[in-house]
Amino acid sequence: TEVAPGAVHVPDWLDPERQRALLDACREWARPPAGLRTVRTPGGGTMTARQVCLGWHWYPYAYARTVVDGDGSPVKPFPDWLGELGRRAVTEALGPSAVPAAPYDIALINFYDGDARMGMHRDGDEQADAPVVSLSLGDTCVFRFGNTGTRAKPYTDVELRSGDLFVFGGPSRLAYHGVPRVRPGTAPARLGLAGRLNVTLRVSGL
Ligand code: MD3
Ligand code: FE
Repeated sequence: TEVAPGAVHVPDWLDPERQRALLDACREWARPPAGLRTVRTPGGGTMTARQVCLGWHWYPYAYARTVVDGDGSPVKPFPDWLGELGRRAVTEALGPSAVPAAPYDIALINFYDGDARMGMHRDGDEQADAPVVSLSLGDTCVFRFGNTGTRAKPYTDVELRSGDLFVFGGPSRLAYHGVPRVRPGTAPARLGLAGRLNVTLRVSGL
C-alpha cells in the first residue's frame, strides 16, 4: 500500500522464521559492549525508545564509528545479510530502479516498551538520499506519517505489526514521522517479546 509518494507499507513481509532470526540477531546486538543504550538529546531530554546501532553510531545529531555518548566501544559491524535484506525490500516495495548504488551500511534498532514513544521528527543525518527500510517486530504500534515541510497535521496513522515492512524513498524520505503509541501485549506469543523492535536500514553516504 502506497501511503504517500515513495512511502510503501508491505504488511507481513517477514515470515515467522525470518522474524525469529531477526529477533535473535537483535538480542545479540543489544548486548554490551556497544549494546542497547538510552539516547540523551542536547536539550537535556531522554528518548523513551532505547537504541543500538550497527555500522555507524547515531547520536543527536551526527554519526560516529564509536559509541561516543555511551561506553566508547567501536560500533558493531553491519552484516552483509542485512544489506541484502535491505536491497530485496526496496526492490519489492519500490522496484529495482530504486535500489541505491551505494550499499546499506547503517542499522538503527529501536526497542519500545509499553510506555515508549517517538515524537515527530525528520531523519536528516544521512548524507545519501537512499530509501530507508523499516522492519517491525513484536508489539503493534501506531506509526504516524506527516508532511515534509511542517511537523503539523494532516497525518496518516498506520498500525505496524510484527513482520511488516515500510520503505521511505523519494519525496517521503524527509517527511516528518513518529510513533505516538505502542499496543502492549499484541506481539505474536511465539516470539516471546514484550515490547516492540524496529530495525531501520540506511545508506550513510559517508
Ligand atoms: C520515514 N523509527 O528510527 S519506523 C527512526 O518505529 C524512526 O522506531 C520509528 O523514526 C520506529 O528514525 C519509525 C518508520 C520510519 C523510519 C525512518 C524513516 C519512517 C521514516 C525515515 C524517513 C522517513
Ligand atoms: Fe525517524
